[in-house]
Amino acid sequence: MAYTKYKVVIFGDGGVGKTTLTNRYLTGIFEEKYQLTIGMDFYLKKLEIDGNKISLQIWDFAGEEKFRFLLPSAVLGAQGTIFMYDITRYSTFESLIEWLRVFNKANKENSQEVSTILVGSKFDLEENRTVSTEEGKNFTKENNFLDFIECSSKTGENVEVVFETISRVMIEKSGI
Ligand SMILES: Nc1nc2c(ncn2[C@@H]2O[C@H](COP(=O)(O)OP(=O)(O)OP(=O)(O)O)[C@@H](O)[C@H]2O)c(=O)[nH]1
Ligand SMILES: [Mg+2]
Repeated sequence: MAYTKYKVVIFGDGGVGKTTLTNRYLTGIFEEKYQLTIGMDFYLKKLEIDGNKISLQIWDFAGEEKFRFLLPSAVLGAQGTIFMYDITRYSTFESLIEWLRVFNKANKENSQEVSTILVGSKFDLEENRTVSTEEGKNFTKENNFLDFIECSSKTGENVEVVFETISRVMIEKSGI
């Protein structure tokens, strides 16, 4: 059976941990030092989910504002998005509204339906938490996101769950 291609884009403020999450998922390594993403990076992962073979294209989009003009090209053809914030920095949670706005604007030209989940990062830093789990859950409901996961790229907790969940919801929507 051939692999079905799915494209997922990760959005969220600079430093929330998009690149670290992707690397942890693909290599198992946690990168401690912060190296900001220029524009965007692109990765491929083949996986099998509930008997479906899929080839997952992961687009890791830069958080820094000056790259925002690239967003329409990142969104083009995407079936899934992961919106991410850092549970220890409230401002990254508040920024989700702006991320949603620019995403929705860019997505108007996209003919496909896009499945979105919310991810709260840095779950290992519980003692520094400023965004409650409840707030994450509420945001998910209010914006009709399909799921909400808190994860840690440091401990690895829920890292695979994030990519399995987004894959699953994209598969469900595509109806294969
Ligand atoms: N403790 C902890 N630190 C993390 C976690 N995930 C990421 N970090 C740290 O957060 C910093 C920023 O991570 P990045 O993955 O580079 O952030 P980014 O979202 O890709 O940022 P931009 O590329 O600027 O958009 C790095 O120093 C990471 O080590 C986590 O789960 N726990
Ligand atoms: Mg990055």
